[in-house]
Amino acid sequence: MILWNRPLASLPVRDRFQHNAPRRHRLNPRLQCQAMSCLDYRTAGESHGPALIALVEGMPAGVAIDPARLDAEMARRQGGYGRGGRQRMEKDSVTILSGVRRGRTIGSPIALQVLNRDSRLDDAPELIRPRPGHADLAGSLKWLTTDCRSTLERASARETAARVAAGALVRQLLELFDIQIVGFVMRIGPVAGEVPAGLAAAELIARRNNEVYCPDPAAVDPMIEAIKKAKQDGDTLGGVVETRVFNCPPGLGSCGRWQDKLDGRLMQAVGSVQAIKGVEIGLGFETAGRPGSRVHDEIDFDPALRDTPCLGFTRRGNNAGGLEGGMTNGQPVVVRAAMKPLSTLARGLDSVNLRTKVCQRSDYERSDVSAVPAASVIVENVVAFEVARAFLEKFGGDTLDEVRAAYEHYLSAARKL
Ligand code: EPS
Repeated sequence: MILWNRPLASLPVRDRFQHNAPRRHRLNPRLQCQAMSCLDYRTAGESHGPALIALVEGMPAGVAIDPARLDAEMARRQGGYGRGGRQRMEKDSVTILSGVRRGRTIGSPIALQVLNRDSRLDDAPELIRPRPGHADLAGSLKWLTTDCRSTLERASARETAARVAAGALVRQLLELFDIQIVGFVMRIGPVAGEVPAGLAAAELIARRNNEVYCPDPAAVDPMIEAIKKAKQDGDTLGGVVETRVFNCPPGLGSCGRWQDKLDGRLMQAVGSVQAIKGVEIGLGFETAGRPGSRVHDEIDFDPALRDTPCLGFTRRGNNAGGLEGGMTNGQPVVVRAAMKPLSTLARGLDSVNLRTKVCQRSDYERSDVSAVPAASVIVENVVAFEVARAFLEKFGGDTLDEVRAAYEHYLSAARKL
């Protein structure tokens, strides 16, 4: 068994620090650095608890962190047409509690805190008529209670504030390597926008600067009208969001083990975002109905592009969404997600009173009519985190300088192919 060339994350823990292991099983020093670069995060917090927390581990030391960039993402997540009363109460801002000194990461865990202004967990009323589509019924059955409150407090999409904080933090590392991640809205309810595949990152960012975060100007007003109509009807609307990752180097993720495949990891991360019901990479489900000749992105070589992340290997399309065999191929990574309509409808849905078992309308909690623009920000930052995790698996080190050296070493070796 040769361990030297395997990413550390793919090794059983006992093999990572085996000082007594036979020599050929021992890890080289660079891989030991990677042990400390296992980027990960957890979140904690309830929707109406005192705060939300993200704990980010594995960031190398020396990365400059601009707190204003974190708050800018928090503000974008709170915005978008269709939000409800809660967003007028909250003004989300991230407090960095640890892991950053004099504006730079120091290699220790980074705790991020977002305070809830609407903090009243103990006083919030019980909810006993579960909302179909929300976590209410499943959670009550799981935790053996007729009060859905504890479940819905954690299941609430308010938790995504912590995920956005984590993504907004680690993408500041990716940006040092010119990796840009742009999320936007493709569809809200019946209204679909058209967003050309070839738009550059800056163009997408400029074009999505409207109330529904959609880069198709023709779709903006119809989307707003559709949300207004849903509100009048006491209803809600879902949609489709897309994230494109520009300038990703090849080789992130691995085909070696199914757990390391980056497409699968992106699907898990994005599919775990509240209300997301489908995730596609590139052409996604559309590939199933086409012959191979109309799906696979044929390969050319342009020496003038040798110094770009594609290393000169150009493609005639990007139906693969930048991922082949679970690895980045140097093309933009494209992830699309379908968001279901929110499950809290002002007009309610038929449900059952958990105490009496009598059929009644579901309870109404203050909510949004549509949070698709917010979902585009959440998915963007969740994708950013997974890309950063894969980036540090390949190029990880204790310090930014070591990461940079590994990155440059890889690119110069790849250009010599
Ligand atoms: C949510 C219900 C609403 C949303 C919430 C998600 O919360 P509240 O009942 O307090 O009005 O506003 O989303 C957020 C608070 C947020 O910041 O995104 C739900 O049930 O999932």
